Amino acid sequence: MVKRWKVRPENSNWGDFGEDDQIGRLNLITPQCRRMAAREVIEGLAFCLSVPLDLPGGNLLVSNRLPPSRTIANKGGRPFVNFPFCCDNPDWNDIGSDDAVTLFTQYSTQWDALGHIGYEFDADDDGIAEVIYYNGYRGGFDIVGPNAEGGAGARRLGIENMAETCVQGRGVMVDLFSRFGSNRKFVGYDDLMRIMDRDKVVVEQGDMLCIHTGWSTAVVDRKDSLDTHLLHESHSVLDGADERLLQWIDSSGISAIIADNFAVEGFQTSSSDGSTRFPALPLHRRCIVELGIHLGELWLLSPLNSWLRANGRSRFLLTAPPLRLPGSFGSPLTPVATV
Ligand code: UVW
Repeated sequence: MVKRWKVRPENSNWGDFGEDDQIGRLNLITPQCRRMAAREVIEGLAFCLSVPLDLPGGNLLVSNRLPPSRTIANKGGRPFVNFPFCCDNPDWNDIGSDDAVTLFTQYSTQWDALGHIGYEFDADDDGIAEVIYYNGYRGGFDIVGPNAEGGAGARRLGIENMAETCVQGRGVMVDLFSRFGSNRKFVGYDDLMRIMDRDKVVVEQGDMLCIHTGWSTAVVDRKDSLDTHLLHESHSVLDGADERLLQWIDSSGISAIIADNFAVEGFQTSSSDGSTRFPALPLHRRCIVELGIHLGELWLLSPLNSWLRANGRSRFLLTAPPLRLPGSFGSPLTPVATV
């Protein structure tokens, strides 16, 4: 086995979970973490953390991501709706309906796979940057396009790796909405720490951090009158350009970050160090590529957040497996919180 990289990015953990690891910080969700998470189930109440998967609606949010398109299955030239099983066996009197859907995996409530984001970096130390992903996996070899034999997709780092871990552990809520409301605010380390201190939120190794901004609730409430201001310029986003925030994410031991907004962080429009080329999404880069931390986006967190606040809690059992869809760069899901 030839090592995939000679040099790893400065802040990365490549190799620390094994040369061929494909699940990153999900390795930190141990049986002990799941037992601790199960202790958060006191009332037995469950919360659905997904928005309806046909929201945000249209493609105003991201032009290349379209709403789900459903069709009806067909049998013998007939639509398979209220379909009589007696077509196959005259003695049967059952009726069935089947459908199909074209679903953009990152359109609505979703997980980003570790194969979703990469960047150009000289990992083989030959003076030329190549396209790299978490743990040194390569663009054009592990992450391939439509001309590849077998078709496009993630030969490594696909979402199925995440699904196989079951993604069950302790969720911890941080409520940015209670502090910043619907104003656009880039939230860095200082603000995050202030809010966590105020609300006595403590995160431990293996926890999945949930960031409540209120954005997806506003989208659900205003689904028939969405505008670009609401979609792109309202509510809090994490500030991925804040190096102290990124350092804290690394040292905190959190296994995943989830937000109820579009991309967890806001897009950067200028470089912090004057470079001509810079990451639009530096938190994605640090988390997904360098540390193997999965990001969940467009979740619905407000109802759970309200309950937690009313009950003086921030922790819950989170069960959130994506689809076990081999080779995919992301996945819709219906996460469940139990308190
Ligand atoms: C993009 O691909 C823009 O980011 P996200 O991870 O938010 O889907």
